[in-house]
Amino acid sequence: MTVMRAVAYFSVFVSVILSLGTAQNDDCGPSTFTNKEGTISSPGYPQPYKRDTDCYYNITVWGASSISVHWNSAVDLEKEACNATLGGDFLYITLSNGTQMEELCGANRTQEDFTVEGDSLFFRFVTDRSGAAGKGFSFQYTANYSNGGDLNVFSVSKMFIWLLMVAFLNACINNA
Ligand SMILES: [Ca+2]
Repeated sequence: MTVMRAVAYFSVFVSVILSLGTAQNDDCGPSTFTNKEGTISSPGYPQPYKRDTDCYYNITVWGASSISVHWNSAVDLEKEACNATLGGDFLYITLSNGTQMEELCGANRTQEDFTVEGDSLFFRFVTDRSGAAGKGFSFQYTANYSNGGDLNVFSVSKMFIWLLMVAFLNACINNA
């Protein structure tokens, strides 16, 4: 390994570590969820959320084979606009492989509960500066285990890679 390459790797490593300590807006609440189950809601739920918000929520449960999401109520976002270019408020759901699964927008949307493969799931809630705010969203997630929840070498190494990816995603969002 050349010195230059070592320096490059080291700078990437340092930026990842630094990004781990980057907090999102206090109103958003915690951004990282590693427990087997938990509840994630929009800021102030069920009161109307604020304008001009950008919150992200990373669920990463070590060793989980899949993650289930149960909506506590209909997703209630601004109904005036649902166009990422023109404006509106959105809840994005992204799978662990980076594929965007849902782009939710609109008032009083009844969503079906769902289960996705893998141990991670990412949510991002973005609101613009205009329009009436709905009450937002609230859901409960549960991690499922195919092997009884035992951590093995594979899941531990995968866990490390996920941590790096989560940090990278945080860094991307914070620098966007
Ligand atoms: Ca809005």
